[in-house]
Amino acid sequence: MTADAATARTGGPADVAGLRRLAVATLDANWEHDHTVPSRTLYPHQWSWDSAFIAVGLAHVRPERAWRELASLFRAQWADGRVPHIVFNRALRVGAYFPGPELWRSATAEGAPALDTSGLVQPPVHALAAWLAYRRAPDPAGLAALRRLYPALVAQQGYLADRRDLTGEGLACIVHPWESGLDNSPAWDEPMAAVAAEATVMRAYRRHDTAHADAAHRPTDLDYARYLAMVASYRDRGYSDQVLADGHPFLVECPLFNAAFGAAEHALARIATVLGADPGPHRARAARITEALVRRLYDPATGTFAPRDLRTGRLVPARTVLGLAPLILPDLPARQVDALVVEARSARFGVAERMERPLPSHDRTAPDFEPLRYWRGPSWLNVGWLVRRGLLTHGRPELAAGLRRSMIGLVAGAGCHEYFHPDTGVGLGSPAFGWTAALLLDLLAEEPTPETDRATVAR
Ligand code: 2M8
Repeated sequence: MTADAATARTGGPADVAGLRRLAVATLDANWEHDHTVPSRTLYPHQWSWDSAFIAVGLAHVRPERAWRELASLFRAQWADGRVPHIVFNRALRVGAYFPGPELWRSATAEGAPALDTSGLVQPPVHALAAWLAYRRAPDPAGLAALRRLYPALVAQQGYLADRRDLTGEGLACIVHPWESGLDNSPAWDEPMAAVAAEATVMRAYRRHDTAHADAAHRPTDLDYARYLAMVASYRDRGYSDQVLADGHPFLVECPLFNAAFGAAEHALARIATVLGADPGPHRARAARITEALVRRLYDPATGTFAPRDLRTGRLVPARTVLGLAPLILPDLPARQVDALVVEARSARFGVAERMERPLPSHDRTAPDFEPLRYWRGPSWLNVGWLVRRGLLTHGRPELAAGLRRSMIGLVAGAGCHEYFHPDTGVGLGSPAFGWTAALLLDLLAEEPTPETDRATVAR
């Protein structure tokens, strides 16, 4: 039985064992020779941060696949260390995803691998994923895989530190909203407004996403026109970061991206220790990233973190879930931890021991909160998973447990959807989505006490 069929038949898997089966069936159905596709319909290629989250889940049930997932992604790493956000499967027909390889033209760029890839990156959550996968199955095969991956993970960090720190202040900047992973978040409205583009250019293209999902749930044509203009700007400079400062239209320091950048150094320090390498440089870099994040992206006036638009020098005013991500940093100072816990518990995000509604991707009290549109309101498991890790890291187990129950409840109610309505929990987007399945497995594996399991099933 396929994962979709399991959900359709029952209207939602009824118990923990059923949830595990659904998650494994979803991951198996999305497995494609050496990686897992996020979705067979919407995203049929390999995506970078999806693969990291998926590896975390696979480590519970198919550890060998978890390492293959990461290894296949890093085979597409560029000579400069960047890990591309999409690795295209050449076996798929032209038009299976838009924008496809013909738009990215990675083969024309210096240092690109002999594969078709995008030229952008995504939040570097891979070292954390590798560490968690190893911790889950610390056997000789895992150790060997970790040893092979370590230099590539170090090079990924090196790329961000050397090529993307445009201000020299210690943070990496993103050059496209797709690099944040939260594509159409209200956080990008202000910086995106400066990107010259007309929605009408989309008449020349066929969007693939709106053939598989409701257009009202997706980014708009104007968003897409701007996305394409930014890709063209970067691609036409050969994806070179040296010239970014002269004229690339979108340059932003993102709190989630940089929290992942710092968390990666913490994970690399642990990996280095296991491999007999020196963890010292990783710890030092982690400390520098956390210090820079607090200095540049923490806004004492709001008590949360915000992206900094390098074109204007200003912090973006939108209060999105991106601001909570620095909680994953173990060395975040107590002042910022306390402020983020207040922000998480506020009516904006509603994190609680007993959550009334799921964690939204945007401030639910904001006038531009849109409960159906992608990253402008809906609830996503990967972001909730990161926030939950942060709450555990900083000694807030009750809030972490509330968030965990809420996330498991979403899948119990609707299946492994890509995202969920932040009020009703109705499943939205792709119905058989990779990271939802994978992170569900991880959540189910932690705190498997009868009490939490009962609460899960009760929803
Ligand atoms: C979404 O992004 C892609 C572009 O990269 C798209 O909308 O076509 C985002 O949700 C992103 O975070 C995710 O990695 C990707 C694949 O799941 O889909």
